Amino acid sequence: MVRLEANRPTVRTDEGQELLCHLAGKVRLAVGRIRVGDRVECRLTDPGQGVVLAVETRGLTLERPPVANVGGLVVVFTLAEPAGSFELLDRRLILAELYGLKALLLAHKADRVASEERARLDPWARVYPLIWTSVKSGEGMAEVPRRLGAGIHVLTGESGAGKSSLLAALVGSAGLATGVLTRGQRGRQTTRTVSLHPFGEGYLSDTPGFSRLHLPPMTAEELGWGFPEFRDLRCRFRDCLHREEPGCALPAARDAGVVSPIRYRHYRVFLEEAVPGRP
Ligand SMILES: Nc1nc2c(ncn2[C@@H]2O[C@H](COP(=O)(O)OP(=O)(O)OP(=O)(O)O)[C@@H](O)[C@H]2O)c(=O)[nH]1
Ligand SMILES: [Mg+2]
Ligand SMILES: [Zn+2]
Repeated sequence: MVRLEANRPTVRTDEGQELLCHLAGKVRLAVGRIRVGDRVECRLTDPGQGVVLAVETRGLTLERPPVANVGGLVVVFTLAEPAGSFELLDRRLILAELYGLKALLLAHKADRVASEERARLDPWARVYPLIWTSVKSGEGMAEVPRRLGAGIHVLTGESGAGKSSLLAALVGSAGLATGVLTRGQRGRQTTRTVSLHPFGEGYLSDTPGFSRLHLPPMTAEELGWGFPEFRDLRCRFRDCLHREEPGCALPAARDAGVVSPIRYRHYRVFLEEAVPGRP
């Protein structure tokens, strides 16, 4: 199911045909709400129309944005003015780790970022695959499909980071359904709905950007898992909170450049926020 508009799912068949569908009553009872990304069984009723008879068991499913069977995240971030928030970037990446989703980082609007500025993203480039991209200069655009295989990949990032522009450039405007974009209050095209677009061997999903992200309550261990570069720390105590307590391996890892100061600072912020009962 590639689109949901006014409660009517649009299903794309294996042959690439799009069908505007209704949900059979028994499906509504069985699955509640159908989601973009759901694999469904569908019967043709009229030309271009159909009825959804069954929804396959879901794989990894996101609530926000609501997408089923997600295979990976494409996190769009920009250093061009107005630059994105590094803290928000780390919040997104933590959620990806907790879901067990691979994240590809796109350092976007590269046409407006001088080469000497680019080192500011080194702390992330050491941990995640990162491609500098621009729809204006074309930089990096050919590399994106090579990095994403089959499956559903979800574009995520702050509002204005360039997700929809990237999607249009990557899948070609012809592949973009109309009605996906609506005019924002200041005349900008702000995405309001979730939609899937065939891309390479899989699908790419555009989603609305949101500029606040509160982490759900989690244990300190889960939070630590959200930082892949922490996983190899060998502290004296297995349940070390990495607050530089005696026997904590963090200071040495930071001196060695394995853990960057800025990501570590975020870890400390998130530890206060997301882990209940921590002083
Ligand atoms: N210089 C430059 N500007 C870009 C590039 N890509 C997008 N933009 C501009 O960035 C602005 C926001 O782009 P969108 O694609 O609408 O951003 P979005 O992430 O989809 O935003 P939301 O839908 O609100 O979440 C637009 O004015 C684009 O023209 C780029 O590669 N270079
Ligand atoms: Mg958009
Ligand atoms: Zn430690």
